[in-house]
Amino acid sequence: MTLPGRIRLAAVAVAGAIAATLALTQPAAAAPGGVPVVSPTPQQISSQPDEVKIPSTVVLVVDQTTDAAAKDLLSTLLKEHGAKRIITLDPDAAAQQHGLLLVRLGGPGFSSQAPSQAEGYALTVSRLSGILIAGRDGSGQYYGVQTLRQLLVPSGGSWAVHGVSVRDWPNMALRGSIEGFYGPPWSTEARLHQIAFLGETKANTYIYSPKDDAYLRAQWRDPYPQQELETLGQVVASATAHHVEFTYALSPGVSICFSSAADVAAVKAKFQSVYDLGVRSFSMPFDDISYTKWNCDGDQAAYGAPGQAAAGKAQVTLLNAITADFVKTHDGVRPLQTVPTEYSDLEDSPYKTELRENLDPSVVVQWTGTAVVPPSVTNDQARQVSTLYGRKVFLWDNYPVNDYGESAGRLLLAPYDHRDAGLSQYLGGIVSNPMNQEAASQIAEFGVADFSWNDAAYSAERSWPQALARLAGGDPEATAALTVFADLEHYGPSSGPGPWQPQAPVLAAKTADFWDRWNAGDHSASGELRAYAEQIRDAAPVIRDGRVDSAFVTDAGPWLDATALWGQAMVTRIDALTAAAEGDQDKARQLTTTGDSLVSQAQAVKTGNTNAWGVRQALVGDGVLDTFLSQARDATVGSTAGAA
Ligand code: 14T
Repeated sequence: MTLPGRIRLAAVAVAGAIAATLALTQPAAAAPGGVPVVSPTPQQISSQPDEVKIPSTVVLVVDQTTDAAAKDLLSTLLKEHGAKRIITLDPDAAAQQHGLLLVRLGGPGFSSQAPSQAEGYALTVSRLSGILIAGRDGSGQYYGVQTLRQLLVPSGGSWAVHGVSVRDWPNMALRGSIEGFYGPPWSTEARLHQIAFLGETKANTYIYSPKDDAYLRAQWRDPYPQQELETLGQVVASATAHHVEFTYALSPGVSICFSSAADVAAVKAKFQSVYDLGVRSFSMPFDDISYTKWNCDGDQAAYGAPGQAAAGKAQVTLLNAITADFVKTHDGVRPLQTVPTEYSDLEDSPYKTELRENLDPSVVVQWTGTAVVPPSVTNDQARQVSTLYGRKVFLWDNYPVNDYGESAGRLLLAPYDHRDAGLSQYLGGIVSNPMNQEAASQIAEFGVADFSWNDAAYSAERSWPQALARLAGGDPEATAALTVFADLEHYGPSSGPGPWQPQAPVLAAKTADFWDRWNAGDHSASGELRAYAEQIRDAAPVIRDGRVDSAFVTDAGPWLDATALWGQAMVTRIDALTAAAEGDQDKARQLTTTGDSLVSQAQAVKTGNTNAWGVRQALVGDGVLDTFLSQARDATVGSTAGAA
């Protein structure tokens, strides 16, 4: 039996609080006998008494409603977990089978429990009826298998699936990421890595919109060269196989003549060229352009003097025409998306009035939250913006993107946070705008996938350790090392006066506590802090020893190099302070010199040329770690001077 909504949420909150206390010592894992962690947090999940062992022969029951990608994933999982022979049968033939494990996968006809919501699924695992996945649609089936993947547990030398009953569906229709940053676009390899990640986290959207792909912006009219088209096709095919909608975003606003039939035809031709590759979702963003001047005289004649309302009219005319003459005339194409030129505020304007009153209601409108990189997104703001644009909006969330000045030199590894539960009432979806470093972005993106699936149950404290454990392949020691490292890359700059995520909160609390005790004469405090400094020093070698996702290790390279040096500097400073306190002034002086050299080496570690701001110092715990090192140095030198 499942718990009624309110009680279930309370139970989730308690579980979250417990998980948060354990987070630093244990990766995300089930309590003994409990249901393994499933992320995104399912709407309804309850433990059933018996686990189901995966035997060497499995009967896979499918029919014409079974989704091909879901079936492939399921077969692979079963084979990876002990099934040597898979017999595929239709339901009638399977009814004649006795004694073999039945694994049933199909559409809503497979179970009366299948939820009515799009992308929903029901999953039951019991000894009596075997394994049953019924999806509302193909994505639902695929997500049912993704949940099953997380329920596999080692059992007596082989594998079993934990007994469960799950009914699950997403709260938001669009979930995923938008490659929408300035600076070097991701490589094809990075895009494929991202798409696999999105499918795994039940995210269904990847928007292709890198600012520095000339064919999307400056040269939007030009057809792709054959080679580029083939590469894009590879990414599109991979997206389809992972139930991810590859959304192609063309930004003609920099030079388009709205009133030119040839330009409208050029937009359609460009869309057609990727439709032919299998793309079924399109966007036409008008962000980061000047909308108060025309690109041709014809627009002045058609829409009047340039200005906000005229720009709104011109954009609406084009978006509506593409909806009518492309989206609606092509099989299987999803509603057109756009980013309005006014994408980050809550003021009504002549421009927004045009969109609210005249934009085809099917067109999906994006919004970044207030101030481009918002410190938070509240229900109140989202309600306002949905009123302004006359529809649910699609959040373009500028986290963990690191292409702007204040983010230069940083990896942004803090959890996705400060988004109100309840946003699914006003938001049709969320896409994260990630970093130029694809794999490192997955820590924040994991939270976005979790939140957009089930905002009511989301807890940053619970989701973040799961994201880290996932990158560490579930290994506790590697997860602990990643946790120490991510604390040092926790700073989240916002467009407001201060950061929206504090730097190194764990280290900051430890150093503050240390000084309180040390200054009160408790010199034993140094032992604890030194142990944490060793964890900082040793995090990089642990992260690099093969257990953590190799793409993450590559992305984080310079920051890992710097972290090892900063950690060694911290150990050295603490030893110097201790030596001085014990009256060994020679040792204190010597260690101070060594510490100075380590700090210089750490400060000299540079990022690659990975964003528009070029090569920078790879920042690690800045404002916290470096501050502690100077304070420790001052305290050491002060006491050696006094003793001299
Ligand atoms: F379209 C948007 F929703 C958006 O966020 N556009 C850009 C985006 O590509 C970029 O990655 C992001 C973070 O830097 O911010 C937007 O770009 C800006 C925003 C500004 F306020 C560039 C300069 C600005 F002054």
